[in-house]
Amino acid sequence: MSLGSGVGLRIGRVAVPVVAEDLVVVQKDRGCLPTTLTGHVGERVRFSNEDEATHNVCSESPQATFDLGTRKPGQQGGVTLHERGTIDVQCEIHPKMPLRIDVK
Ligand SMILES: [Cu+2]
Repeated sequence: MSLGSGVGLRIGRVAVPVVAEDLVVVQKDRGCLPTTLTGHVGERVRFSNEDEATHNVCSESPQATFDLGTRKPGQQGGVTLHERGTIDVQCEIHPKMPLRIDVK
């Protein structure tokens, strides 16, 4: 999926720094995998809709209020973790697929 993950790319004489991998949450069977996640400030969480249904990703938690909108099967979206604390992520379409992110 991602090219050169974990490997530094060398273009000419310039070494390109390796970017940290995103934390990945898969939406499948109307649920999130994993259902809880620990991340750190500055990391990015990528949401991958691998379900047959359209999903939404949003949070009203004070540490991170966002709405990534709806994503059809096969689409992705991401959010960067900016503050420590607990983020309760939801899908507005399917209320029973919560995700909790603990940001350290
Ligand atoms: Cu959903």
